[in-house]
Amino acid sequence: MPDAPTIFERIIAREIPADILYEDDTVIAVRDIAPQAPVHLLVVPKTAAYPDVASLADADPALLAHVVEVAKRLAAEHSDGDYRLVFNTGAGAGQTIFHVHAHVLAGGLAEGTLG
Ligand code: DGP
Repeated sequence: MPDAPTIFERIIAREIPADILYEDDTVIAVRDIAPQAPVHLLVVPKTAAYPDVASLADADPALLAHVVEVAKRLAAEHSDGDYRLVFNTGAGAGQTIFHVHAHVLAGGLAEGTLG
């Protein structure tokens, strides 16, 4: 039996609601439901083929570059253009949805643990 669709596949299919900020043929961007920063967005490739950023980088570096470009643009639109880009990779690193996605964290990050 195929794996159940992830939350992101269900958002892309409009089966569950989301605050969609950007969409094109290959990616969708939504506001994170549990924000960890004043601005916390997710940029998600539409394909469900890649569970994490490493597998995306191996198979389709152009799509990964597009994710990064969209993240940059959204950070400029929704904050001051400074942002943190996070790809949690593996359950031990906090990944809960195994459909690659970039967290775009922006706004008031100077005091953050990695800052
Ligand atoms: P990660 O832990 O790196 O796999 O990130 C998953 C993120 O997805 C987490 O920050 C919370 C967010 N999230 C979980 N469920 C939903 C949802 O139904 N809608 C939206 N917009 N975000 C969600």
